[in-house]
Amino acid sequence: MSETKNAFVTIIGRPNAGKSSLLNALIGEKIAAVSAKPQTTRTKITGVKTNGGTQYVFIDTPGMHKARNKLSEHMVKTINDSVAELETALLVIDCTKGISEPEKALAAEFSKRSHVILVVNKIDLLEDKTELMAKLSEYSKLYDFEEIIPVSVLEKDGLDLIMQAIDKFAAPGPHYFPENMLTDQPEKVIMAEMIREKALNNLNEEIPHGIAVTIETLNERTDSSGEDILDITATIYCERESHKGIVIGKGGQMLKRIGADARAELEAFFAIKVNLKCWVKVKEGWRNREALIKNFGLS
Ligand SMILES: Nc1nc2c(ncn2[C@@H]2O[C@H](COP(=O)(O)OP(=O)(O)OP(=O)(O)O)[C@@H](O)[C@H]2O)c(=O)[nH]1
Ligand SMILES: [Mg+2]
Repeated sequence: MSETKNAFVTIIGRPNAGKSSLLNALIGEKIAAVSAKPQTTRTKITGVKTNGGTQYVFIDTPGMHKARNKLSEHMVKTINDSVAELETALLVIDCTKGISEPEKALAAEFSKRSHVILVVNKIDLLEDKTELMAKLSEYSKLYDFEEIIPVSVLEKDGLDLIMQAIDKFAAPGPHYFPENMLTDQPEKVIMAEMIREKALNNLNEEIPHGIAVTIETLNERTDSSGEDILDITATIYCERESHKGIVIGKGGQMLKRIGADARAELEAFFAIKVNLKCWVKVKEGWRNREALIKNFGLS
């Protein structure tokens, strides 16, 4: 029997660099919320992919930022703990933004034994591709990266090179997770995150950051025509009464749109017809209240 291997890979970088997009692309399923708004990811998310004898365990983390409230203190702690433990890392940067202080500070924290692969993302946005070579040589001065790989996660360009680079650091050992496992996130968390992502995508400005979603009830039934239906009730929490009005929208339009977008994704992912009801509630300033942060599973 051939021996099995494991690769534990932590994905780190600044907000909006494309870390969660990369996680989804590498495991081939969308399990992590993605949005154009920075600080989309709030907790560590594990994605698993088993390919032949090798099991890849990817750990997506929140984007590095300065903590501005108790929630972001937890997020920053998650990043720091992940960096302290990591063996192999994908440091993801947005090539249109380059490398600056946050990445430099992070590079200083890497331990001698860690293998860091620099993923230079969003190369589809570069109009002048000749710029890329100069940028790559500049990045190579920052840290002794194992490899520097330019990619476009959006266009699935260069992902095979990332897998090849990771393969070099896979270590022999029994697999930690069942072969068909995709993520350590409970079903309800995946559902809540899908709804939160749709809220992030549809809402503007500051409101999305103050949103949390919980799944209240979950019930599978068969309707009179014999079709299976999943009834889901969710609560979208926001921080202020005025935000509640915006989340609901004129005549309930915004909430309807968020619900419709979420339902489509839930149905595709769970392969079942979904009946989704969303309520909106206010939890005044919850991002600074430990008990609520804990209640939302964010600490
Ligand atoms: N043009 C382009 N956009 C990309 C690419 N990869 C990701 N994006 C976009 O970049 C935005 C941020 O992506 P995310 O995957 O949420 O970024 P993240 O690093 O996880 O962000 P945080 O969770 O906030 O730290 C989204 O709008 C993505 O669609 C890419 O290769 N090219
Ligand atoms: Mg993310």
